[in-house]
Amino acid sequence: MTSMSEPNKGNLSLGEWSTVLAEVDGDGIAWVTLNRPEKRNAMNPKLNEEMIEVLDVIECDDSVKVLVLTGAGESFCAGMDLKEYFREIDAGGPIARIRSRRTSNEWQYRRLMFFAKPTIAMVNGWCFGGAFTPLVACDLAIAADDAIFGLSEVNWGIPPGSVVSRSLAEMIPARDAIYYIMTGKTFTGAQAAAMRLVNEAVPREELRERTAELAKHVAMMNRTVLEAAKTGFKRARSMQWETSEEYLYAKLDQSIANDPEHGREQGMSQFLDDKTFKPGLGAYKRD
Ligand code: ACO
Ligand code: V55
Repeated sequence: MTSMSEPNKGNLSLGEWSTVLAEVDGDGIAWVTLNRPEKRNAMNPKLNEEMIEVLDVIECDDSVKVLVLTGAGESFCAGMDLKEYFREIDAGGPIARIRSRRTSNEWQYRRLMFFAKPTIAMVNGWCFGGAFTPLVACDLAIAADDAIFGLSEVNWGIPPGSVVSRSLAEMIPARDAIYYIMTGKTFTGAQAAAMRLVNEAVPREELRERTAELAKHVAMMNRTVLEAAKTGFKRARSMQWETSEEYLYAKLDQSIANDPEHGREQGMSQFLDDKTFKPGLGAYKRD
């Protein structure tokens, strides 16, 4: 059996980075592994810089249909690197801090939240503090049921910064969010699933297989439609109803106009004319 951090066999490297492994497998799944296992994949400035590049390459690479974000070894991500991101950047003064924060936020939510392809967080272990931002930014999430999560900021003397609390507010009930933000207590993958921070929690030994199964499902779907669907949902959440109606119709019409495979026509024709499929029960057959 391959270990949790090892990508599937036969993968093609998408590039060379020192803090991130990015490989695409035969199903079009890009496995992006935060790769500082000796530091529990804490996010340092180098990793933040490299992740911007990695996301850029993956978004433009036509062979990639879906992105899975995970961590090497026993950790998903131990949050921001307390030494390199906080202590050492502080020593560089206020401009250095602004720039370092910008790089961090650029990939963790700006690019990831509205990534043009489906994204899945595979939480294989420790998930602390700043790691909640990319976790929530991913469209879907699956955790090992024994993974440990925590808003540990208060434990070491700061409130959660950046968009960590904003991310939690987007995903879980306020009662749970404030409890964990204020107490710094940990919770498990199973608890994360119960509060809907992740879609599901599975035994650790099934995590990769279950994630690959979900990734393959979305990888086989119409990518133009999925981009419009996810962006529509995420953007419309904060809109007034009337604006949202206009916007979602615009996304619908944009999707139809942009869809190179004319999915809507195929779907309708297979249901109404050929009677070869039922849209309620699965996807139309693609050529
Ligand atoms: N920043 C910097 N270094 C880290 C971080 C981090 N967030 N997390 C782990 N490391 C380093 C440790 O300092 C240690 O380095 P060393 O070997 O050079 O001494 C190495 O990773 C291994 O860490 P251990 O603590 O020995 O690993 P263990 O498996 O026993 O524990 C755990 C893992 C629970 C994740 C622990 O490392 C930990 O509590 N890390 C900090 C978690 C955290 O609070 N992160 C910050 C959240 S707040 C924010 O992100 C804004
Ligand atoms: C956090 C994360 C940050 C930051 C300050 O609480 C605090 C987490 C992603 O950047 O700049």
